[in-house]
Amino acid sequence: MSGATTLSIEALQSRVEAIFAKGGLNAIQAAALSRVIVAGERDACKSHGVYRIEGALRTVKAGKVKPDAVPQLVPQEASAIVRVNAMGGFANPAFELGLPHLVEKAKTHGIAAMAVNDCTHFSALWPEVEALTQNGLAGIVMCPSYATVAPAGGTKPLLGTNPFAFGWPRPGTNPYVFDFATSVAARGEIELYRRAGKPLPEGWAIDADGNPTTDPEAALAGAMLTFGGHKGSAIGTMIELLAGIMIGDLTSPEVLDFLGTTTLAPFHGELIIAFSPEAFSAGRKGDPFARAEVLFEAIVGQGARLPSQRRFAARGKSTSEGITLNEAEVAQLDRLLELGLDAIA
Ligand code: NDP
Ligand code: PYC
Repeated sequence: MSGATTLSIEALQSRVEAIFAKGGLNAIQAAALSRVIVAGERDACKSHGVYRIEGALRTVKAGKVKPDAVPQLVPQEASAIVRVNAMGGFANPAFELGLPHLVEKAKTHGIAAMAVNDCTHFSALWPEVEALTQNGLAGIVMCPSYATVAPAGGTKPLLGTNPFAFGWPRPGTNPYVFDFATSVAARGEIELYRRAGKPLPEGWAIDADGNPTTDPEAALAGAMLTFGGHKGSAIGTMIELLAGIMIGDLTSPEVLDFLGTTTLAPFHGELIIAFSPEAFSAGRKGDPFARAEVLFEAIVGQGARLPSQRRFAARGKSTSEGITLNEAEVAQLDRLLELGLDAIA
């Protein structure tokens, strides 16, 4: 790759953190955001890697996220629910604040949930389910987004791309993790196709008149489609209900009304549910982790791959060889570091 630069994970972390500090974020926000963005690059998840920095800073500049927010734990000791108010900041530091409390409650009760409210959320969810698995817990994470996806059979954007992630701990090896948008693809993927000047695969989107399109511009102005037709549409709707309405936060159409644009990172809530496999299997035959391994071996034994296998392989490579950014990405990082919010149109 001509003009490419390779950085260690730590060097990229410092550079991204410095950019966010220059953009006015406090240390808690800057550190948590950098961790999740660098994790995206490290694991070859470009749709939620360094290209998201600009959108986060644009949201700061537009006054739609508080760069100096300090998340607060909302006391509710007697319940298996942990609630964290992000206080108008980004979701990631709020998740980090609530995680130990969620883990403790899940280990005590067998199941616990965390609601994060009043947050701006633009990141991938796998870092959060992985954090649960590192504590020996299985977990589900979900959140709305903004109205950009037509429900199956409809033609107008209503649901969000509503990501849904699951993790299962595997002692001694990487966890089983999947994490995907409930639209055919993440909106970030469409943006990357637009930037590369490439047509979208068929079946991803419709234009503003409801006709199928492979033009990324027309797709961004129209609506994305749900994965698996009515099935993705129903799961996306469930996410609006559980991670929007049930936790007393915004649904995807409400987010779009609030922001008035999809060029800023969305403001809403997030739901995280943690399960203790030991607690659920207690008194039943067999060790749940050993039984899970039999299942995974049977999947891989057919020649299929486990979700996140590609990502963990990319992580191994980045850890030993560093992360390579292309010339345009490096120039953009340099510009953001020099100019901070002044670099944002
Ligand atoms: P992908 O379609 O790229 O991947 C979905 C999952 O499927 C990954 O876990 C992936 O593992 C796995 N997978 C892919 N191919 C295979 C295969 N052949 N066999 C087995 N598993 C496979 O995800 P999306 O584009 O839908 O989403 C990308 C990211 O965008 C997610 O991290 C999501 O959280 C994020 N997102 C965030 C939103 C937000 O509002 N915050 C909104 C929408 C999306 P692997 O990575 O190893 O390929
Ligand atoms: O890629 O669909 C997406 C997305 C929306 C908000 C954050 N990521």
